[in-house]
Amino acid sequence: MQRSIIRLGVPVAVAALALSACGSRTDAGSGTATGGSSAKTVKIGVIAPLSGGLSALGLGIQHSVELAVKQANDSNAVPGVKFEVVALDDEAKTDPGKNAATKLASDDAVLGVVGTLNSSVAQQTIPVLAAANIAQVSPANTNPSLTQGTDAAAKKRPNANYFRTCTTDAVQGPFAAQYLLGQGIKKVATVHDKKTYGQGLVDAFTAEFKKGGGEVVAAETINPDDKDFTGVITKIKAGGPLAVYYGGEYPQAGPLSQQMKAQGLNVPLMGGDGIYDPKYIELAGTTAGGDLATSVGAPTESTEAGKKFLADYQAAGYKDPAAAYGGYAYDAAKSIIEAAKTSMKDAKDVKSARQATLTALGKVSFDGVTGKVAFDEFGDTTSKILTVYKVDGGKWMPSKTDTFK
Ligand code: ABU
Repeated sequence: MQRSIIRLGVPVAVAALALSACGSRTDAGSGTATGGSSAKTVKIGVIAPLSGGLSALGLGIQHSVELAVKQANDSNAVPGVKFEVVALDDEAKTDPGKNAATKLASDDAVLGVVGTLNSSVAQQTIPVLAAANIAQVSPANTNPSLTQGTDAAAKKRPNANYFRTCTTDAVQGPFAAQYLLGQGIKKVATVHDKKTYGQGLVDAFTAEFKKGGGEVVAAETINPDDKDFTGVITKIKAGGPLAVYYGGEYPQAGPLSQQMKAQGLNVPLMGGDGIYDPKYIELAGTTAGGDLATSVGAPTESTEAGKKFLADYQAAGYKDPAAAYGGYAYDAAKSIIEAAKTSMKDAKDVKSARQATLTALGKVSFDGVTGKVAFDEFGDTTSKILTVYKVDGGKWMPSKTDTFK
């Protein structure tokens, strides 16, 4: 049994719920239904890494969903409905993710799920939730195959229950390639972690980089648990790259950058949204200056809606920052709440409203924290805005925000 105190910006709520058999954590109390007995309880699941190396991102996702749910309940956004968050830990791993999806799918009160962070975990959760007709809206999965299938030339949506508020690596990889080429960097080495996200990102980057006249002098891989990158660095250094493009997340990217510089490979490491977190800079150390990351959307603090979200988040008192995907998770939760306005209107219960929720999700269109929230025929966001960030003075600083064309 785990007891946790969750601060809501209102008197502290004690949330005590069981650890599941898969080691996942359920945090009710956050946005929990408090209305009269006649209100229907609608649960919104969260599947994200709430422990382990990527928990800085996962906890930001969880709390941002809690904030959206709390605000929906406070404003009675869907009359007769009180929303409740059920957050489960996938540890950024496929099996715990699948177990979390199975647990949520067995609960008749679950209408939709926000998550996952990792594209590889989503490959496991989507079919489980699809079998129960439950919507999954990811704030962070960027691998294109989840919405467009594995044949990029013949795009075909594999999962009608899956949507995402972030853009994809089919956009993010080329955006990075164009940025480097525009900086006169025409010779790079690539490294990825062999996982769905990392490999897909490097593939998309490489195609655009070569198309633009760039040369990839080395294409290396690492294993998901590697910590010593001496061998890989020796190989890529021999090719004389002017930058290293990395596909994967910050727990390995940070040490790779640190070891590159220590071995005399003094060129920027560039990665995607998976490295865009202060933890990257912590791990990469004092030589991280000049390293680069792309991330989805405009910087949250650069828009009025983003500023309000961050102020509300801070006022709610969550101890973990909203992090890279907070705004996207908030908008993902709001998209499910928006859909529920239609699907729960005359529904006799939550389970029977699931199909109508999927239909309504496909039609949502509202101004969110991250811009216009709407989905195309594949379930992808209609927004293609990205930002390049550079490490400067020990912080990620925005360098360029643009819409990918
Ligand atoms: N998009 C970055 C990390 C999550 C993923 O695997 O897609």
